[in-house]
Amino acid sequence: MSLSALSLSALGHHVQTPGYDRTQHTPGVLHLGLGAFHRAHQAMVFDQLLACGDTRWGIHGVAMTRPDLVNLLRAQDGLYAVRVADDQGLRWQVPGALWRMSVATTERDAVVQAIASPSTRWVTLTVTEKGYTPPLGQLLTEGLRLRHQAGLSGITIASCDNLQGNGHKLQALVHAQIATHEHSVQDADFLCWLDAHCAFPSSMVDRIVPAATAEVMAAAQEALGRADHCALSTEGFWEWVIEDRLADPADAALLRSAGVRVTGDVHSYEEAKLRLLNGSHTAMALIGAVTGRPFIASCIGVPHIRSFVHRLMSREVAPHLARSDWADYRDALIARFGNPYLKHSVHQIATDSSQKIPQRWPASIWGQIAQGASFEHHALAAAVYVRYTLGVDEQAQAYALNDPQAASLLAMGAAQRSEPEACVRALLALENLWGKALPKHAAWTARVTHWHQRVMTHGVDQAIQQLLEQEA
Ligand code: CS2
Repeated sequence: MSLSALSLSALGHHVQTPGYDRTQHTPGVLHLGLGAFHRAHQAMVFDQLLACGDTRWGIHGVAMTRPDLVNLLRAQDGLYAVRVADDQGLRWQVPGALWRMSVATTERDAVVQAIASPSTRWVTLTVTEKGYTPPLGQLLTEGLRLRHQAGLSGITIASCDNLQGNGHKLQALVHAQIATHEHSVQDADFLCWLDAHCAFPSSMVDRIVPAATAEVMAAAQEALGRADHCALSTEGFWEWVIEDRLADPADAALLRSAGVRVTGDVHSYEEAKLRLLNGSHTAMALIGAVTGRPFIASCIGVPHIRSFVHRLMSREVAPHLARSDWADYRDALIARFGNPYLKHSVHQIATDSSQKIPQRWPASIWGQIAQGASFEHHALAAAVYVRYTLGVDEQAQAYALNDPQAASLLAMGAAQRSEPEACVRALLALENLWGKALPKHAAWTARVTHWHQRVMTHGVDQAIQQLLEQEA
């Protein structure tokens, strides 16, 4: 028998389970993007609030495209185990906040209706960087319009994706959607209601949650004494910083009581997280993919890669951050990257790199350029990205490029053995990756070309070692 509501009470005491009723109330949160991250991060925060007796935090979780996951979760009554591992040890928890599940592509109407449900107070989103498209704006707008027509209260719509100013981006998407309509009196009313009563706070969320693996399922089977097809593994650390701009201002104190930081200044947290954590994640993911190291922990465990990441953060990222406690943050990150339980696949992180790099690297490169300082670490990382588009690692193992731009990236990268400089130029010319001005920056192009040549002739590891010696 698999994990389910019925089998919950039979789990051993070493597994933390929800002690509250999961059936009496309708969900107060609609979450779009029911991936591993949400289930091991926000769902666990809401689980805490539910455990305190506040019944408004049950989740209606929406997978944007994946019926397989929703089917598995439905068969388990929305329950799944999370293994939390850090240097304090291992613990298992079954959060109980996921009450309902839908698939956006096939059950769109249910999602629209849920946005307009009187019990809904929050919509949260983790739809990935590439999810911020007009259809998302349309989905939200339809639901919000129904709410307005029904005379319901406004809600908080919180983007939790790795995008700087994610709340503003989401609000702009909804506004753009409304602007495509013919302008009527109803539209003007709706817009007034939206701006006055709905809130789009920006937020920074952080917890390393690798995609589920067979190894974690097997560990769950052992810990629970039954199968769990939705089990996840994560670290002890988590952080959620959200802008103090909530539709119901009383939510701020509640979220704080669960450990969330509600603040006027999300920007400095977002910036530090995107550039230090995600920026070095992307660099390591590409290094790992090209050198054939499968996990982030296997990369950070190599002394020269660790030094490279340490210097990338200290010398090229940190000088441009508003957050002053960056040295502690960096050290904590390096320890988190090394967590042996996480098995965070480099190919998972390298997925959608064309959508991620713009958030993670260019601001630091520009910071260095503005100060006349070296951007060699970023240039080497960019060179490894070019090498990555060959689709085959240094051990001649082929890998897939999972990226919305995969076809054109592979086409551009294919000739890099015969025409390396032209390839580097073509990949660096992509304004949607690097912005408008960087492609025209001669010294940037020259340094990436230099490191690409080193990578092609000596391999990534030697190139990194050369860089470390050169910049000692
Ligand atoms: C990672 C993030 O896959 C990726 O792009 O960099 O998912 C990262 O693990 C999280 O943002 C950590 O909070």
